[in-house]
Amino acid sequence: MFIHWGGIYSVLGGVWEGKHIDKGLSEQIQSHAGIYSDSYAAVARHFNPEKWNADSIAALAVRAGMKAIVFTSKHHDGFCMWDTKTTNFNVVKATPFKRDVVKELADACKRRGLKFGLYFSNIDWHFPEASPISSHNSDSIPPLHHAYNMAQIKELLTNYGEITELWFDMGSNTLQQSKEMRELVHRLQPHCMIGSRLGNDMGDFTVMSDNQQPDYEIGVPWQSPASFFDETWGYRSWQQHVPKEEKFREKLTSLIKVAARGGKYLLNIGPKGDGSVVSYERDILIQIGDWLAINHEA
Ligand code: FUL
Repeated sequence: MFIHWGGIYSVLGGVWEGKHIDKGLSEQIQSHAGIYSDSYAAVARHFNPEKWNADSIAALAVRAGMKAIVFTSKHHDGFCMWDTKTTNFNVVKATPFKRDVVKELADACKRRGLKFGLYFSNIDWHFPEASPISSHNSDSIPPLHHAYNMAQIKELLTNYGEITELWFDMGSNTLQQSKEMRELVHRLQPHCMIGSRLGNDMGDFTVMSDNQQPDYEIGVPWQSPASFFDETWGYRSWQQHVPKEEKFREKLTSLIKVAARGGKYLLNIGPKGDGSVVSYERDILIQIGDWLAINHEA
């Protein structure tokens, strides 16, 4: 299970100043709606997800036949979903919620026997010394920003028990930066698998393009990240839904295709700003779990 959940974009749910922002992915609404940094940051004051329950999310993952959760510790907007000392722009200091979401999920996964990995955006639209927001999300990582990312990864790999994978995303690390990050990760947690979007062939497994599955076997460990909707990974309150049966068949077909070629299928949910799981997504996950219980021998 992939989870895109952030203290700001999930609250906005694809809406800014009363308008549906249909350009781009909703977890990137800050960029697509052209929201000023301070207006965007102010939304965190509304993040108080009374329906958030890490344990029931972990239970849903188990029910769906999943083996691991990969959670967005920090997406491109730079908002940190853990109790970090590197910035106040985080879920504990900047929201009324004041709870460490990474910790809650790490503990819930442990209790339920799930592996726990973290998504981490190389680019950061909040850090002052980072490259400014751009439409292609593949900018370089200036030295101070790299040091900031390294400090954050150090916290994430030190304070939350075993992290089985780090799912880096976007930006263009230099070869030296990718190497340094790789060394840091493996020094702190030798078994942690690094995704290929760290760049420069420094990953331990290959990540396909979003929603892509290869038509052939590839001889290395690989994953296919999948969203329920082409339009977004983060919650979009006005998302249109095709009938559940149709979506179930689409996702199941992709899962089978990926599994048959030795890959891992990382199917995403985008919980709402109040912490609840979108019922459409939950129902389909349960349907997949039921199908697996009958048809799949572990
Ligand atoms: C992409 C990101 O830019 C999207 O927002 C999303 O997180 C997807 C899984 O990866 O590259």
